[in-house]
Amino acid sequence: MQPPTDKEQIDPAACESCPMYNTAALQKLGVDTQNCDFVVALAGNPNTGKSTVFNALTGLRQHTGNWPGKTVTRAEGGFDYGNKRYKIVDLPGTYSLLATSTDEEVARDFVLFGQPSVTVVVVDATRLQRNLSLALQILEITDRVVICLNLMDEARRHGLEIDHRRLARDLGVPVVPTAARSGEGLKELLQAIHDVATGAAIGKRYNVKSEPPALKRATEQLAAEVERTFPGLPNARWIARRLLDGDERIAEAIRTGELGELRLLSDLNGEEHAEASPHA
Ligand SMILES: Nc1nc2c(ncn2[C@@H]2O[C@H](COP(=O)(O)OP(=O)(O)OP(=O)(O)O)[C@@H](O)[C@H]2O)c(=O)[nH]1
Ligand SMILES: [Mg+2]
Repeated sequence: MQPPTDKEQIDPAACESCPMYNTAALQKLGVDTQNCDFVVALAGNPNTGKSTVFNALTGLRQHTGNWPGKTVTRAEGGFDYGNKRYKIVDLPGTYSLLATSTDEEVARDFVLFGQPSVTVVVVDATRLQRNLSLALQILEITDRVVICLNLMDEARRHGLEIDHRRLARDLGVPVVPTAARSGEGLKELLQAIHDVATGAAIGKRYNVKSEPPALKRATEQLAAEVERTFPGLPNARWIARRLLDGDERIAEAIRTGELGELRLLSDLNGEEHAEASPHA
């Protein structure tokens, strides 16, 4: 861990008590949470422009390394916005969060256990349907999401029109159209990240609506059991479905009690949310 420079020095106690991300879990995931107010994750399918967004937001304030115990490379950087210090982590590109590959496991663990203040899902505007699958999976885990609707220049070139306001209404989280390579929309993206991080905009958790009745029943029964064991867990249904799917990592998080830590943080976030005005 690099000692902070004089310029970066801020009161570490302020960060330790900061409830907007899970410090212990993030440190296990290799993120130094000193000197930052908020932690942002950048998720998305491969080749959607995540690293382009990352580079545009962080400039030279970034470094690369490996994820702890993995050969997957990671990039972490920082930026300031609205008098707040942000740390941003570029996650590997994935099509799902089912943890069937190391990349998916890294991305899933970060979003679920790291509980970043904001997860930005970078989606390819020219392949919206395919990209929304991951966005919906992330929305089942957390409502602290901003959708970065990237490659809008390409979409325009193909004559595609996307009603991003309607998409934001349907998904319940901010959607910001961008063309990251030319910097278009990045100012608005920063503002949306800031709004979600500070609680000025509040998303809503997405729940799958069209599932077969037998699966729905089993999910509900198991979710009730999960909630009884870990009251107040924000994503019990998602956890239940992962258990039904035989997901070992989630089963282990139940055995070790790691899931209980998520509940603590979601309670704190709930208090933050209660004081803020709802997102339109
Ligand atoms: N036309 C256009 N190209 C873009 C835009 N954003 C990114 N690109 C290009 O798309 C390609 C992929 O961008 P990356 O930023 O590497 O994408 P990524 O999501 O980090 O890719 P992986 O890490 O491999 O998953 C690069 O050639 C970028 O220059 C955009 O808004 N418009
Ligand atoms: Mg990349």
